[in-house]
Order: sequence, then C-alpha cells, then structure tokens
Amino acid sequence: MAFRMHHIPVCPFSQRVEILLSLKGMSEAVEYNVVDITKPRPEFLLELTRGTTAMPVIELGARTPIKESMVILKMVEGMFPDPPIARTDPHEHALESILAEQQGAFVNAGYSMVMNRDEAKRETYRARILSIYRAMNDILVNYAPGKTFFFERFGWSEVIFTPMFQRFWFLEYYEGFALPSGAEYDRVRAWREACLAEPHAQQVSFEQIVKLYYDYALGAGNGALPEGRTRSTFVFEPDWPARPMPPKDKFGPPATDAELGLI
Ligand code: GAZ
Repeated sequence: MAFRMHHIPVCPFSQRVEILLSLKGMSEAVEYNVVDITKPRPEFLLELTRGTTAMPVIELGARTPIKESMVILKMVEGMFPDPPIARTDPHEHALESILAEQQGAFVNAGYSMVMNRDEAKRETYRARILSIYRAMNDILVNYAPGKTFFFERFGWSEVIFTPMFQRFWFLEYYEGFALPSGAEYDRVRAWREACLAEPHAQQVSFEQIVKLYYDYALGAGNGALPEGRTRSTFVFEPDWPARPMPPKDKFGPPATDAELGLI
C-alpha cells in the first residue's frame, strides 16, 4: 500500500523520511503532498493531526495517522526493515541514539539563532549552537566506531541530522556562521561534511534554502508574513530559481516583495 505524507515546502522533518526511504530504494512507498504554509490549514489535515498544525503527518489508509518525524522514521524503519538503516544490534542502536538525542536541542539552537532579531544577542546564540556542536563532537569521539560517519556508512543519526545541516546553511548566509577551526570541532566537522555529501540526501540546495528562509531571518517563521510584505518567501510561485538572492544583512533594511522576486 502506498502511504501519503503531508508536509510544508522544504520541510526538514519530512526530508528525514525521504532520505530514509531513498536509502532503502523505497522512494515510491510514500506519496508526498505539499501543504501551502501561507494559507490556513484545511479541515481534513487538522483531523489527521488531531488539531495541531505542525507537519509532517503520514496517512496509512484505514489506520490512525502518525505525526512527529522521529516517530514516523522509526515506524518506516520497522515497516521496511530491508536494508536496515538503524543498527539492528540493540547496543549499537543505543550508541547512535546518544547522538540522535541531541537533535531537538540542535534544531532549536539553529532556528532560534536565525530568527533572533536582537543584534546584541547574536553572540549568545552563536555560543549556544557552538556548545551543542562541541557536545556532538564529544559524543562522536567517545561513542562512534566510525571514522567519518557514526558507523561505517551513512545511517540512522546521519538521516536525522543531515536535513538540519542543510537548513543551517541559512546561518552561514544570514549570520556569517561557520564551524570554527580547532580540535574540539574536528570530529563533528568531518561528520557534517560527510553527511552533506551523501547522494541520497540531495533533495535541497544552498540557494533554495537561503531564498526560502529569508523570512525566518526576519523573525517570521512557519509562513508568517514580515511587516510590509504581501507574499511569503515560502510561496510556490514565482518558484525560487527565478528569484534573486536576498540581502545577507538581516539587520539592514528589509527587502520588499519586488526585491525578493515575489511579485
Ligand atoms: N517535532 C515535529 C517533527 O515532526 O519532528 C516538528 C514539526 C514542525 O515543527 N513542523 C513545522 C510546521 O509544520 C515546520 S518546520 N509548521 C507549520 C505550522 O503551521 O505549525 C520552526 C521554529 C523553530 C524550530 C523549528 C522550526 C521548524 O523554533 O523547522 O520556529 C518557527 C518548523 C525554534
């Protein structure tokens, strides 16, 4: 049976599921429906999620729909066990889960950093994401048997983090953020680079992320409209390849709909 997953455009959480299925050679097992984040949620979607608005949610025919990307990932891994992407040995899976447990803090640190509108707090956000990178570095050093990936190949923890490494290109562009040199980041730097190079995880590009997430850099998340604008950077038309790159300086004068190529 084909399942149906609803998600917002360039959603990193649904990309996790796409990567997992792609690694399994099962990309057709799920059909995707892109929800327009700039419009109110249709009633049928609110029913699938039991009233919450966050996507993704996956429809499974007559069975109860499932939301929360980590929950969906585990279910998909169980439904399509061959080839396994998570380690099948419980102890090995526990090892990779130690790193996976950091995903929530990491997501939060990156999104709140790009959305920060207080210039005086920039350094605070930078320090916070760096402390999480150091924690991830230590977990890799202490628990990962692999040399670049956690184990010998792109696996469970890589599926979970890669979409976030790609979204955080917006930190590079709008915050001038890069992982500093220095031994305390060496292991996580190598891991991140290997994650980004994975052929099964190329669903989005740097240019696309930077153009679509400009509104986040102005503090407007989840399809909200920044002041003085009539169109979100998440609209489907005009599509992003036709639009110019947004201004890098998020504390400078905000770009208009026209300057962003949105009208
Ligand atoms: N825990 C869920 C999962 O599936 O793992 C999270 C899903 C989620 O947050 N989905 C968001 C959504 O559908 C889009 S991605 N929103 C539309 C709506 O109407 O609710 C945004 C943040 C943030 C951290 C992450 C995100 C994000 O702040 O990526 O602020 C706006 C949203 C720390």
